[in-house]
Amino acid sequence: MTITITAFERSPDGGKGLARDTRVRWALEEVGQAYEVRLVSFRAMKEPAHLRMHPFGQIPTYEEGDLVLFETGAIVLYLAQTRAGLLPDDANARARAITWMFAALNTVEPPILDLVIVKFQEGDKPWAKERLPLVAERIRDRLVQLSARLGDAEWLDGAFSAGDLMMVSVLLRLRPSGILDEFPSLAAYVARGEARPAYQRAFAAQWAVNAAEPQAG
Ligand code: GTB
Repeated sequence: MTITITAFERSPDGGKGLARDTRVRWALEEVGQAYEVRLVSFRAMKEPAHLRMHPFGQIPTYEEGDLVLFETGAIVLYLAQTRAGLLPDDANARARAITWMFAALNTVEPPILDLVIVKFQEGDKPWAKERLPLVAERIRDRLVQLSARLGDAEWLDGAFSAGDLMMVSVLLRLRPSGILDEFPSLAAYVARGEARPAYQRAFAAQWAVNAAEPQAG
């Protein structure tokens, strides 16, 4: 059955792979699942046809026959549970890998999103300069804890899993701030994720859509 996901017609990041379709593409590549992409404009995302699939008018969505999903956590978990390659067979190890997915989305990603919001959406507010370092400190607190847990390990809990896919995806959003590089072991962890052939294919696919046009001359 054909799988179709939605993605930005042109991501505002110009091809850095930071929009959330990249993590879904990555999961699809890890499990060896072919997929198609329907590109949507910001306007189309808010129109009834898209809102029927995604109540919040966002990308990505996932369609497979009658099944329509939104939320990258749900999409990646669905792929991991229905295809081999992203979750261990052992029940306890599987539950722990899923725990890392939730940790990425519910514990690590929120302060990172706060930073993006205060920088790019609230930067002109009189309190933005005071809020920024507070948000950055909350991120650092989480990264201290995360790097302590990762230690010298390659991945968070044994073999690479959907938990690592989600954590690496979340941490990537932090790279432009420079904060990730303050934590060399986490920067190396993210680099290991990016080096995976499946990530490379996912990145290249979104790059082909989003990379800024080369300047003439
Ligand atoms: N919780 C949802 C999920 O995980 O699926 C969040 C989905 C979401 O935020 N989608 C964004 C969206 O559709 C795109 S990824 N935004 C349009 C809207 O809300 O109107 C977020 C994103 C946007 C831009 C960059 N960037 O330019 O670097 C990075 C990430």
